[in-house]
Amino acid sequence: MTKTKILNKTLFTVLCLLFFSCGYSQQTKKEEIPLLHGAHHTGKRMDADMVRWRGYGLGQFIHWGVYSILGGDYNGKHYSDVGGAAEWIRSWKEVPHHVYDNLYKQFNPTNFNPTQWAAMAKQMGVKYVTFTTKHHDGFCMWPSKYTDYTIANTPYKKDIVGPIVDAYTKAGIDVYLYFSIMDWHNPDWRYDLKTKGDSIAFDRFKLFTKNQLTELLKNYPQIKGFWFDGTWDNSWKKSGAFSDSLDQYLKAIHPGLIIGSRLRADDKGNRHFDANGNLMGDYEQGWERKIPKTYADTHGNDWDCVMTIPENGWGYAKTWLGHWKTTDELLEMLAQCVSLGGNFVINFGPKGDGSFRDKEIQNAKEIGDWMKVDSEAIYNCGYAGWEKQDWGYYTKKTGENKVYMIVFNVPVSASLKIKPSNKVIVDKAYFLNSPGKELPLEKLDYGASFIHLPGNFKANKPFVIVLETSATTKQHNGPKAKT
Ligand code: 1KN
Repeated sequence: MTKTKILNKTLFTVLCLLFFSCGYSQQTKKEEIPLLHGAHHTGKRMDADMVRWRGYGLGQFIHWGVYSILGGDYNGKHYSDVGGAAEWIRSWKEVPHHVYDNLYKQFNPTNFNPTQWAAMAKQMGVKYVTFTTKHHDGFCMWPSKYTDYTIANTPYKKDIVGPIVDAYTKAGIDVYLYFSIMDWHNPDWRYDLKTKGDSIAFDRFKLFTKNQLTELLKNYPQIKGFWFDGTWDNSWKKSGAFSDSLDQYLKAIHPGLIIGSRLRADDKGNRHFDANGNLMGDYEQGWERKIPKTYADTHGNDWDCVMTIPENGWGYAKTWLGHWKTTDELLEMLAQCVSLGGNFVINFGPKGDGSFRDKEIQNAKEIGDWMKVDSEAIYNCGYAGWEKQDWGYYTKKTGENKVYMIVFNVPVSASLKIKPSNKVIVDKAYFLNSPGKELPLEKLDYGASFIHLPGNFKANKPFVIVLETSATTKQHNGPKAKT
């Protein structure tokens, strides 16, 4: 072949490759829908604040407000009997609005002790707390200057949010503020924008919202983020440009601020994920009282799961007749969330007087007792990428060659099967609480192994086995079965 011929041939090959790869990518790549107010970045936030958030593992949610006075009961009837959540009691037909809207005149939580609250949370092992500054009823737990419906006008008079922010921050627990956009008290709130009048009122409402949030950031500069709620109505879904600008404004005046995917809507009214499927927020905020089944369900995003201890209801319910989650159930949910790369947040509903119900105190104590021994498998841990086994959940320490097995179900054989992901080998296994004593590993096919528990082994609590790992270039392909 001559030089030109070779050149021509090369040119032809290059052109063919270009042609086919373009055609291919056109076929497989979806058209991007142009959006002014969609996600402004994809992938995880990797700054120090978000890395810290990712490592929390366990959090506390607190729902406390004037609804806590009624505790889910009115006139001897239980709202929970008709499936109602105690913090929503104002919307129950049994409760006249004028009664609810005057409850604040009785709000006087003489047993409120923020230092004690923070100490309980600290003992429990939580790394962050989310506190209700304003729920849907519109009552403000801080002395907002933009409404009279606040703690300042109760017999208690004093700010609640500030002392909570201070006490928890002092205890080393990061504080996030729950804030409901939907506000049943503000006459400018609208569910939809149908008339010119609606839009005018809602414009006032947007300014009110921005003012209140600015006020919270100014009053409590230690906070790390907001947890928004009540953003599902058409009025808000049609205000995507506003929620986008609000998000950017809050982050500009408070660098590092963390806001989940429940604040914004895109140009077309999509929430959480924009029309192109990209997350609008620093983490996915849709896992409320439910946990993803698989890692694929999390879309590889950051996320947290918020959970009630009773079946439903976030505010204090005097009479709870349904199931109350046991500490072991909550620990299993915690392990499951961390194993899938999320944080787990357990809700508490203090009583109207500021004290916690005994059952919650007990759950908190027992979780803390477990965390004292086993939290190494929770903090700064995430998805390990190993095939799940029936005994429980793997978590992996970020940046280290350590995988934890959080074991909930010991098989009758007392042998726990593990199957590391490809190119990972297990060097040794031991109980978290006795690092010196190695557990025997028996190699099986396909890179799997058995960990044999000691003969007399008995567990009445979930426990943790540490696996020290190293990288290998070998694939774990065992003998291929003939099929
Ligand atoms: C099913 O509809 C709702 C609406 C609001 C379910 C829950 C909620 C609120 N979000 C939780 C975090 C609580 O504040 C609850 O009142």
